[in-house]
Amino acid sequence: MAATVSDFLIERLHEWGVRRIFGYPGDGINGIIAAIDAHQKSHAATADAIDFIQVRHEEQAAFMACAHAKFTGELGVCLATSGPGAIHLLNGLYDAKADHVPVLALTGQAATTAIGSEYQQEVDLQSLFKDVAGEYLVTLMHPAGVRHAIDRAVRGALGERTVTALIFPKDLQEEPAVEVPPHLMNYNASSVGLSRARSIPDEDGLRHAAEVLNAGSKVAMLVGAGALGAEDLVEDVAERLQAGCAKALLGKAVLPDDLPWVTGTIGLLGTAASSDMMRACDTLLMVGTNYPYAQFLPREGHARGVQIDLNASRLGVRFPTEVNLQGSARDTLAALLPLLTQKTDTSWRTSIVRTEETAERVDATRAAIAGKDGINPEDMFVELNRRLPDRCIITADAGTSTNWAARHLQLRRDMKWSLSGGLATMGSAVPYAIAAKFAFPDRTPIAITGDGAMQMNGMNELITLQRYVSRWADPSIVFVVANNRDLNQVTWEMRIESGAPDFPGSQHLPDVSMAAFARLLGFEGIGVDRAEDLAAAFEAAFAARRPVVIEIRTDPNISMLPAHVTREQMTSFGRAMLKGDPERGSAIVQSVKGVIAGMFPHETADRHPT
Ligand SMILES: Cc1ncc(C[n+]2csc(CCOP(=O)(O)OP(=O)(O)O)c2C)c(N)n1
Ligand SMILES: [Mg+2]
Repeated sequence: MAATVSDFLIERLHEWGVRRIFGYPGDGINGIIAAIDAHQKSHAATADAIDFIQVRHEEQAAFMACAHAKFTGELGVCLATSGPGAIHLLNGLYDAKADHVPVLALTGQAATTAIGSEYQQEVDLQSLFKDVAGEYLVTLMHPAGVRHAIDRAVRGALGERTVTALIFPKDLQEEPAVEVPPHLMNYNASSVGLSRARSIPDEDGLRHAAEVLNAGSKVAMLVGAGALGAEDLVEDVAERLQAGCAKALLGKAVLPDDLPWVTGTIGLLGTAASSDMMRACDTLLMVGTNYPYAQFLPREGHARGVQIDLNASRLGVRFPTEVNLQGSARDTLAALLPLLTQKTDTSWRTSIVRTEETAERVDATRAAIAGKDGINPEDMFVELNRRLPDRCIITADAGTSTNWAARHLQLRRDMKWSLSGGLATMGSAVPYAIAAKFAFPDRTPIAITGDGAMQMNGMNELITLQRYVSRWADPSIVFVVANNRDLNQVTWEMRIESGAPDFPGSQHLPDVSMAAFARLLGFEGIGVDRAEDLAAAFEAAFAARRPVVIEIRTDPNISMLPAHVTREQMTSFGRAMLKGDPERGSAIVQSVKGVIAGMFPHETADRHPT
């Protein structure tokens, strides 16, 4: 029997299968924190209590809840105090909302007796969370309403793959629980559990889709995070259609990169092979992706299209697809497969494989350009790819590391990968990796991140890791930090998009040793200053069986130009140099010339419509 509302909350979440809450205390949630303690003591014998993971900053708790949801498919739960704690959660909650994963936020609030009085730490949380948690957001006011609200918030988050929030006023948390609301007017009864709907489009839609796909002779597929869990069917359909397949960034783990007909990621961060395939295909099949950059998809009228998405509002909005199938990737592909005829002409695939081989050679050429002010970041990936442990879980951060990882990282089967996709927020790679370690203690998470993100919050979150590291039999977790003393992604975006030169006052960063900081925490810290030491550093890191920070001094002047350089981008770049970019004349020009000179002469289709 739960004594208080807070006890009931924790027991009910336990019943829903929640086993981990990421959070940070505060007197606005004293009742809930105390209930977690009591819950853990009462479940000590069975060792299946809800764990409480104390982070360094509430935003990190929300990132961890989001990553937990992404990597496990379960609900992620985070907890913060009223006012400042709740405000800190926001960025991580938006990350979950943008990438459509289920997260429940629990916060405190001023007591019901003080709400509306500008009480200390009172913030209008209904307004604050309205946008991010609008699917279900409620401030609880009576113990008898709590059961219904919990059940609805959990089921809503899971069912709609979004963020929901429950706000518990301080006094309510400690009131006696009402486990069974009275069977009367004004009360609700509710239950635990969710059996997800199978989701298959109607027969007409499937037949129409099959007709389009069967008619095509050059089928390109684009898969996103919505196709995770349907990997085998994606492969079966691709084989049946003799299709090539590109991957949206969040869907990078759907197919291994070593399959010859997989062209890798698409778009600004994508490969030339993906762009070439999209330009040449006559049919496009999109599965579980809301990939936003329409200019990297085939030009309107050049290809017929079929799209599969669970959410009808995301269908037919990036490319004018002829058939829009509402359904889950798994169920829909399974229903579609028997309607597809086996293609026998292998020439399209052969041409994709050829482009792919060329693209790989180009990547190798680019990586071979030596940095002058540090290591060429592309080198990192050449060495890292060779040593990635089986079943590792890779996270990346907003910054150039994501660009390089998107294009160069070679994922194998059974690896996991994620990052902040829709929101693209800095500071997510480290908490994602830590959450991955909690969820999969026998696997090695690898965070690929920059010095800016580490200084923003990653270094602090390593302290969280230090607190828990002794609990894992294999505490392998590796942080690969590109220290380029620069907010390099933006430096390059300013050059290429705006023609603005490097502005050191905004872009340059203090040179702080992340490897030394790691050693301060008792972790292994490896500094790499020369490309020839990369291989040994990765070998050591993956053999260490402890947390390792590999800090690689990379050259900020290696070109961040996309695989397909446009005339506008080059013009902007030239303007930035002429305006007195302090780095002009260094490796930068050399590197850019190397990229341009005959390697990627194309221009993206949308800019020069015919
Ligand atoms: C919270 C947040 N602030 C700012 C940005 C804009 N931004 C995107 S990447 C980036 C630079 C990241 O620098 P660093 O971590 O050092 O990686 P680098 O690009 O240098 O490899 C910035 C400032 C962002 N995406 N998120
Ligand atoms: Mg940097």
